[in-house]
Amino acid sequence: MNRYLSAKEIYKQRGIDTEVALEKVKNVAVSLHCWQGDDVKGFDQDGPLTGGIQTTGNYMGKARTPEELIADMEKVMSLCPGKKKINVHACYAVFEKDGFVDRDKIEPRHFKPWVDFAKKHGVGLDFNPTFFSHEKVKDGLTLSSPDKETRKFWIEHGKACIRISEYFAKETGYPCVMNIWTGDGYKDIPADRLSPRVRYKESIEEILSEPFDKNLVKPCVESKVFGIGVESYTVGSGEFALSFAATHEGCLPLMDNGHYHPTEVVSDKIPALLAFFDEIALHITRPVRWDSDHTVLFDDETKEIAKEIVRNNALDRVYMALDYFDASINRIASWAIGFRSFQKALLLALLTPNEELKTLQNDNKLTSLILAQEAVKTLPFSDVWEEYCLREGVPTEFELEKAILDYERNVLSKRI
Ligand code: RNT
Ligand code: ZN
Repeated sequence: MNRYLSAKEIYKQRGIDTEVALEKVKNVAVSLHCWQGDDVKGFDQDGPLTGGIQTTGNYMGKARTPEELIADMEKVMSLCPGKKKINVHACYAVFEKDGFVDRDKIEPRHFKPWVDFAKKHGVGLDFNPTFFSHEKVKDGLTLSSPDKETRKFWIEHGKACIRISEYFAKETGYPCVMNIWTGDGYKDIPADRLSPRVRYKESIEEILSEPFDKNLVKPCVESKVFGIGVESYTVGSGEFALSFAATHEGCLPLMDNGHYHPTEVVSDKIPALLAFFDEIALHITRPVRWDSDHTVLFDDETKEIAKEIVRNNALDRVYMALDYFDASINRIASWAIGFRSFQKALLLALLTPNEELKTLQNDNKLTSLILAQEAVKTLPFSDVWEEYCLREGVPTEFELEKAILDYERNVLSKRI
C-alpha cells in the first residue's frame, strides 16, 4: 500500500485528517531572510559586520551581487515547500552606477529588483532598517546615541524604511512587517541605564511618526539580551521592547528565540503575548549556548514554537520569519534546511490531536496526557512530509543533497 495512504489511515484513527493539515500548511507564509546568502553583508558598504552579531565560516560560493543573491534565493525557494515571503534588509539596496545614497536617503526605487523578484513569485516582502555595519554607528550606538546628529541620521533611516515598507506592501498586495532592531549597548557596566532607553524610545516614536497605513506596514521592535561586545547592557532589552509595543498602537513585539537566557523559551512566551496582542512577530533561529544563529533544525523547541502557534489558532496572528546566518556550510543547504525544518514543525503541529490533548489537561488526566503526547511522537509523520514535498514539487529528504550539490558544482563553485 502507498505509504501516504497508510499514514492517512493511521492518523484518521487518531481523529486527524492529513488532507486538512496538508491544505493548511502550504498556505502559511514564512519569511525567508535574504541575509543568509552573503553573511549579512549587503550591497551598500564594504566594512565588517557590526552590531554584536557575527557570521563564522568561509564556505565557498557566497553571493556577491544582487543577481547572485536573488538567484540563490530562487534556488532555495525551489527546494522548499510552502508559501514564502522574502525578508530584505535596508543594506540590500541596489544602486545604479554612481547612484549611491546613504541610508538616510534610500528610496523605494533602490529596492525595485526585490519587488520584481517578489512579484515574479507572487509573494510578499518584509523589511528591516539596517542599524549596523555603518560608519554612522557612533561608539556602538544608533537610535539611543547621546549625539543628536547620530540619532537624527538613524531616525531618518527608519522613516525612509517605513516609506519603503509601504511601497513593498502596495506593490505586492501583502502587508510588510518592518522590524526595528539595533545592537545598541555597552560592553561593560554602564553608569546610566535609563537615559539610553529614553532616547531609544523617543527615536522609535519619531520613526513611527512617519505616516503609514497600519494595515500595510507592521512595525515591530525586536529585543535582545546581549550581543558580542555588548555583553553588559543592551538598550532594547526584553522589557523595553515589550513595553514599547504594548504602549504604542500598531507596533508589534518581535521575539527572536536566540535573544533570551538559555533556559527561557519563546514557545512559552508566544501564548503569554497572544493573551495581550492581536499580532506578534517571530525570528526563528537556533541558539547554541548563545545567539549563535545556527541553521534552524527540526528540533524540540522549533516544534514547540510551531505547536503554540497552531494549537492557539494563531497562524494569522503570528508573523513568522527565519533569522540565522551560517557561513560554515553550503549556504543554500543552510537556508533550505532551516525553511524546511520550520515547515516540518508546522505540519507536525497540524497533525497533532490538539483538542484531545487540551481536554486531557483540562480534565486533569495528566497520566493520559503524557502517554498521548509520547504516542503522538511515533505516528508516521515522515510519510505525510514526503507527500507534502511531492505535491509541492520539491525534493524529498533524501533527494535534497543532490539538488544542493548540483547547484554547488554548476553555480557556486564558479564564483571565484
Ligand atoms: C540580531 C537580530 C537581528 C538580525 C538581523 C540581521 O541579533 O536577531 O534580527 O539578525 O536583523
Ligand atoms: Zn533577529
